[in-house]
Amino acid sequence: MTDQQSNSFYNSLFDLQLSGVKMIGRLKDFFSNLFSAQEEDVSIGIYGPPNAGKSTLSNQISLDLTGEEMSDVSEVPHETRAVEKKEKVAIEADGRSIDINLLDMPGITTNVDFKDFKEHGMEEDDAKGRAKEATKGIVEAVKYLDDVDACLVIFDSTKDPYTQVNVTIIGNLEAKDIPILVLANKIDKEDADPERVRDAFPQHPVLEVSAKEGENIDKLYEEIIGRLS
Ligand SMILES: Nc1nc2c(ncn2[C@@H]2O[C@H](COP(=O)(O)OP(=O)(O)O)[C@@H](O)[C@H]2O)c(=O)[nH]1
Ligand SMILES: [Mg+2]
Repeated sequence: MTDQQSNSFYNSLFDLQLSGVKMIGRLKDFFSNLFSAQEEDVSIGIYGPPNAGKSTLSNQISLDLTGEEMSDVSEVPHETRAVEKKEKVAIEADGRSIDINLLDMPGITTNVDFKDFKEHGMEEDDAKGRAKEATKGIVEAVKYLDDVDACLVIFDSTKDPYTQVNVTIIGNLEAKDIPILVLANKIDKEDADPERVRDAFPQHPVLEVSAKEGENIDKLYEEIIGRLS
């Protein structure tokens, strides 16, 4: 990111923090929050750092519930550079059902470096263009915090989740009173250590999943239904 982009990124975060404080008096109770939201569907944003598995999870849910995928998945970071939406996806569990709008977000990070894309075989000009788009995507993801009713925040359990930007994402969601479910993803991997996610965010329950293998996705539906209906 250039200094200017990084300033505008932090200004957006700052604005969010301010509006978060203003909103503290707003719908504190989760049920009343969702009750009013349910009339126009519940929008669930999938947030987290790049490559945590946001798009894999979105596809897993979307494929399961609608028969269609919704996002491109890649090991190259920032494959998702604009918000991907799938509307009116019906989630069912325990004999109950709710309609949600799924929003797959660009990964949020403070460090977009075009050299990372070059390492994945991209030409310099393409890499620079992609870094610019990725930066725009991050600002879009942060702005969308105003439009979501609840969030899944997903981390890669093989990585250290305790980073400044992850703490800032969770902190902003808390300040805005947006219900969060934290997911520790990639538990199919041998070096997965979901306890690190629990240790980093002890104030939140953590559900262990494998978006790729579909592990515990039924539990995810139960959690969403249990909290939102
Ligand atoms: N082993 C494993 N790999 C995963 C899992 N979820 C995502 N991945 C891989 O992680 C990489 C990034 O996934 P993607 O969904 O594009 O991440 P995003 O940037 O957060 O949207 C891809 O290579 C995925 O195949 C998982 O549960 N287990
Ligand atoms: Mg993605």
